[in-house]
Amino acid sequence: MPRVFTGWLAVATLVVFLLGVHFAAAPAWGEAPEGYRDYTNHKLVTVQVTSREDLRAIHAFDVRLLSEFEGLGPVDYVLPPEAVAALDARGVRYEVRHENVQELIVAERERIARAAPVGPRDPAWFEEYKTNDQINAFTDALVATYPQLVSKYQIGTSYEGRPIYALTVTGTEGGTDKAALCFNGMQHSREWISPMTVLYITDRLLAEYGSDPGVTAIMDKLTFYIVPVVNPDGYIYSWEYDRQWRKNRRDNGDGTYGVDPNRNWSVGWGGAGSSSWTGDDLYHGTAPFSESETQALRDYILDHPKILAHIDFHSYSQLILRPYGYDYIEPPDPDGAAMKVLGDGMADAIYSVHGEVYVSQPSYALYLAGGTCADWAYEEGGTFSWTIELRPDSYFPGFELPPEEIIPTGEENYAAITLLAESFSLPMKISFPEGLPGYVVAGQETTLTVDIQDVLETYVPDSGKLYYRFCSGAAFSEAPLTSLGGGQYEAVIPAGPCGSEVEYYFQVEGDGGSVVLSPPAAPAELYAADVTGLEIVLSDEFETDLGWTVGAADDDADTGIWDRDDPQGTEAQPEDDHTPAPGTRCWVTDSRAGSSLGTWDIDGGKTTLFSPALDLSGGDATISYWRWYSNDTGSTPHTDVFVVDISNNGGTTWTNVETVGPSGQEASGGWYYHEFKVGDVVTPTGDVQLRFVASDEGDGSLVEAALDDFMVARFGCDGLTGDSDGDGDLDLDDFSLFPECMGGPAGEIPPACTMPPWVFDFDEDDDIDLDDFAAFQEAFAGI
Ligand code: 0X9
Ligand code: ZN
Repeated sequence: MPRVFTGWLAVATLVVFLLGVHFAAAPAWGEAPEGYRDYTNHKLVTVQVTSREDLRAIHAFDVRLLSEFEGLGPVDYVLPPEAVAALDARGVRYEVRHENVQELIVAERERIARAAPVGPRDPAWFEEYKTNDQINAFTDALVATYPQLVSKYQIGTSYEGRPIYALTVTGTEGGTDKAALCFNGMQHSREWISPMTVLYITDRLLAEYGSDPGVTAIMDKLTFYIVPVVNPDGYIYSWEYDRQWRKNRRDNGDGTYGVDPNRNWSVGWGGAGSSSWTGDDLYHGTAPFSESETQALRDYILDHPKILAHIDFHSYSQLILRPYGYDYIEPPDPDGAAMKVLGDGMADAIYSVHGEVYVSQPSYALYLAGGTCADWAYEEGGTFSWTIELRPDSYFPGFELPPEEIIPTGEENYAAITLLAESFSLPMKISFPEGLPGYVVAGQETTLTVDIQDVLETYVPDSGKLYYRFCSGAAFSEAPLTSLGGGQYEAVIPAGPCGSEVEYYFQVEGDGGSVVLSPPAAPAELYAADVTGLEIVLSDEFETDLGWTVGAADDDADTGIWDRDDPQGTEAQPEDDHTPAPGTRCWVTDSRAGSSLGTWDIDGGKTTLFSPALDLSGGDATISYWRWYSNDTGSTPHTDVFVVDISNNGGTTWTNVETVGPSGQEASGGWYYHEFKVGDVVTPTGDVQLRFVASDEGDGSLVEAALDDFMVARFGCDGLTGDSDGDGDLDLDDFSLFPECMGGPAGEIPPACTMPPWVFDFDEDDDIDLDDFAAFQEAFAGI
């Protein structure tokens, strides 16, 4: 069950009072400058806003909005104690996340003051946050260290007259007119992790050029246009006067300061999620591009029409947001689809580095915001664009991210940028929307789906080929890629003999004369799949009852018990089973949605689902299934796990197959495929069984699990000698292939032989000769 709100003020007031005794108003690292904003006893609070009046009551005080959106529902603020008292008087619900924000600010400043000074070329530079001056010294040092690869120049001037700098980073090869990527940080003053991340990525690209072949290739193909600090005035103000400052430092002429740069762009300007009130954190300014900082970045992007992709780095929330954000609309395909695929790809790349989940979604799905940079960059700037919200994932520690996380944040986002760069440095991109097979079935054709995406060149129609062979070392045969429309193609691997391995690669041609291979190092590297006989022992889509049972002796969950039905979708539970229509049912931990998310989820313990007994006495088998698991929606997310076990003795002992969760992407809902070989876990016997155990062991966690499309398949070859096409019989097709392979001992395969020679080695003397031919004739005659 979700936990209910707790932060009631009686306790809070007392704590405030006590903390107040310990905390002086002045910053502990020295004398406070005039105008210093002190947050002593200001609280980090999530308010449950239920009306416009609530918002008005909050804004009667000098508050800092932390959420980027204010409306009905939960909103995060930094509130002075008087505002908290006003919420109490109104009976508004809220939860106090931190009692004294100044404590966080002072701790951060004292830590920074204590840190040993490091020069800009010291590897420890990224171990602590850096001031605007230190950042400028760092970029100067980059230019001095890598004069061939990076240049720095001023692209504009801030409201208070400070230079806004950009770095151009590119390899020494590839000419002067390369395709380009652009990224920037620090539109928002308090988001200190953003320039550090931008600089980490820049530094790493430069350091690895010439030593890492992948980086060398992308820098020779692309130019990177980089703006570490778009809003220097605000950044300095956040360091010196007000740690929670978001906007730039324009004097609005009415006693208020600042325009939100990320509401000042022209697309959707003045719309939802922006404010016309000058004092507001989301103030959009007097007109689109009224601010010199947004003008500078706009002109910089427009000056470089070869920019294909752009990222605007912010914090916090761990999100990858693609256009649009000003309205509930999608960019037309193929752009919309491409930005989704690339955004999802960046999320995967980030996850693979430190296991951090950055959710990839359209911006509007977060909240509407008019006048943002990414919408403009896509719509007017002619480039794909994303907003990436960096660490942490929630309000605490919010903008005061511990410095130990600077480098990991840099590392994971470096992976995102290099992935993007790789995607944009190819003439064309070949990908496989359905993946590539781990095995193919003997005697059957295998159809592969191939996506060809134009990047720097356009695909030449009909130039795409699949090259394959069933015998390592033999010449490749060729098959066409046939168009399915929309940049999608189909290639067919013909039937092959059981026990062989098919090796293959793809080749496409671009209108600029480039040839793109997949895998890129083909034919030195190839895709491969075992050709095997297949027997389906059990294929259960759970539409009918094939003997599964629910309940172990020690099961103790009181709700959310496994049932087999058409699930009712919730934020945590699937809306649809996994089987394509007309399939509707799956096993799920109570298919009902209920009145709230926590009504029919698992509560109070565990619930177990058992498979029927499987007879695998004849040899090894592969078991596969699609599973769903969600433990991230409650108030204490990521605490429970989903356990899959196997027994080979009728349930006497169990061995773990996999445990999903407690954290990671696969614990956040969604259908995921899992496959394993039984023999890798237990010895296959005549009495094999699986169990799926989902549990909720703590309070406050919300858990749902589901299972569908369970399959047990057995592989192997009966070994019909001479059946070169693997169609299960000996016929003229097989016979006609024999002469090609005759004459060479195994290992010295005649170049024309496209079959593994053993297919014809009837007498198993490792040599294909006349004896085999005679045996073949005999076998053939016997049919
Ligand atoms: O609100 C913003 O400007 C960005 N978030 S932040 O917390 N760094 O201020 C995100 C903008 C994303 N766009 C939309 N949600 N429409
Ligand atoms: Zn931001």
